[in-house]
Amino acid sequence: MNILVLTGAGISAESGIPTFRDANGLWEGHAVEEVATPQGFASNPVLVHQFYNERRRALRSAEIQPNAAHIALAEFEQKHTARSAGDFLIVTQNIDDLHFRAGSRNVLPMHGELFKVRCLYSNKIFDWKYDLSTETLHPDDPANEELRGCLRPHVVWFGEVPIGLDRIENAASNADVFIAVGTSGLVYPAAGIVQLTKPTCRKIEVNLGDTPASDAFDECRHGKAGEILPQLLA
Ligand code: BJW
Repeated sequence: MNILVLTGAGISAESGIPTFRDANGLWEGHAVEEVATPQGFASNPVLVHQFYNERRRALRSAEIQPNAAHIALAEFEQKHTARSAGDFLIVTQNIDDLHFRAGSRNVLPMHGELFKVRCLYSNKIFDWKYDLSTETLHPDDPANEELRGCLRPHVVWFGEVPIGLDRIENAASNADVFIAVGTSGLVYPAAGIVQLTKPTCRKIEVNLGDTPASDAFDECRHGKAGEILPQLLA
């Protein structure tokens, strides 16, 4: 049985990472086009770096740890793989590393990763845990002043193409079970993945309540991911 899981900000809410569109969401105080578009970065890189530096610092802090939902997925993957029971893939829209830290192996971060940065010129990707600024030197060529400030967060902003779309489409069309966890169903193409599954695929949505995508699912389980997933995957 092939299983595809799509996760969104809601799965990390119980770990203390704010969601985007709920009350007190991450955009609070920032218009989305200021901090999550290439145009916003071009016009005010200092603000965008500050926005991601704050989130990077929070993710490094000891308070933020994988919760019961991340752990349930990692444990389920281990059992599924040990039984050679089919494919298991987590496609996450989250840029945190909590699925990896929980022990999940097959994870595709379609909107990038907070602990990675990318060179604007070469597109080379670097692991990066600390603050980034318009003064940061290129790790490969720190003496080259022309490359000062050439790094950007390795994340997918509005108008940019998400990562791994071919693999996602393939996994969706082969899935026997599709579970969407903690995502508002507002941002595409992630919100359209459910439509790529075959008619026989069992489609389950896990969320605090209904979303605009709920009608496309066979079952909607309402409640916290950290409570529902351990039961669902037991
Ligand atoms: C819980 C819970 C608990 C809380 N337990 N649940 C018009 C129509 C259609 C599309 C477009 C359009 N105009 C523009 C577009 C395209 C655009 C788009 O979708 N815009 C919409 C806003 C309309 N999309 C893009 O631009 C994408 N690229 C693109 O389309 O490229 C073109 C292309 C595609 C395909 C092929 C070829 C070309 C890129 C989108 C990039 C999104 N980037 C961000 C920022 C990433 C970096 C960062 O983190 O800073 O990704 S935006 C933000 O939204 C972030 C998230 O991953 C994403 C989704 O949010 P998510 O995860 O759903 O969070 P929330 O807060 O919205 O919802 C949380 C949910 O959890 C809620 O439902 C709660 O109820 C629930 N919850 N606690 C369970 N404990």
